Amino acid sequence: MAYQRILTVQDISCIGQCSITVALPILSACGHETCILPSGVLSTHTGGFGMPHIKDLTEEFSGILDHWQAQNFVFDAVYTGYLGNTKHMDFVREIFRTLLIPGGVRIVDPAMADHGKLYTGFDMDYARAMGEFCSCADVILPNVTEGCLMTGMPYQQELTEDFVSELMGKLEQLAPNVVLTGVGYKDEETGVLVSRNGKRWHYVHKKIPKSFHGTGDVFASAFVGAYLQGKTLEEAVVIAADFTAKCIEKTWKEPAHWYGVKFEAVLPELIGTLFSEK
Ligand code: PXL
Repeated sequence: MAYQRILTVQDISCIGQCSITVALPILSACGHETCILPSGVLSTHTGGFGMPHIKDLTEEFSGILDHWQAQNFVFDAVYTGYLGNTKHMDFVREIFRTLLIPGGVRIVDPAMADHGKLYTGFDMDYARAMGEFCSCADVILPNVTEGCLMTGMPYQQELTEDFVSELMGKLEQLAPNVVLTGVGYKDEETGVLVSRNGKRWHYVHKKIPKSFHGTGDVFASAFVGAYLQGKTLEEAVVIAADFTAKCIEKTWKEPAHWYGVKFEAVLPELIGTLFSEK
């Protein structure tokens, strides 16, 4: 079993099952030491509880970084999710340069949009900056909306293979490994299109006709956990997609749980998948 020290940079949404409150338990279940750099603290996520109380933590970043650099801390991987402003991206670039071990992995989930729309609080300047930021990464994990926003392609809900192929072609210019989520061509199907150094592969799975906030964070965290456990990109995608689908199955019949994905009860299964002796 690998034991990697991962730094995840994303917000703390106190309520809402997303970002750090999802990444920490999932990465721990995958057997890794998880360090956090919170980009901000929000009373809830921005997806439906009204206007959250927000404390941006940008001003704390340089003090935290100085201390880490003075203590010679290093990370095996850095995984970013929801950030909040473009200054966070500059700090993370510095972290990539100074606090990653040689050959350490840089994983960026652009976490800024879904269903054709940017999340509340983001604009096109942020989306463009995120596109540039992705070009520093080894692996990027956009959904189709984020992919379109970062590459300037007009979003379309009905996907065709030609459209997705063109989008993937543009994303391949940003990063060597692309994990594009939400790619399905039939009503009852969704999937993940992977490009590993230009070699493409599509994993198709059943679609549950309802979406939940934080689904992308559950998928990304399980993917990072499995990938850093030594799984190939494709194996990690299968593990993360199957885990996410099972989590959604636990959630979708409960309208009162609209705000997040009930992933907790599926963690033992994820651990079993990763660590069972073959
Ligand atoms: O990645 C989902 C997410 C994370 N953090 C915050 C959000 C959202 C989605 O709306 O608002 C603060």
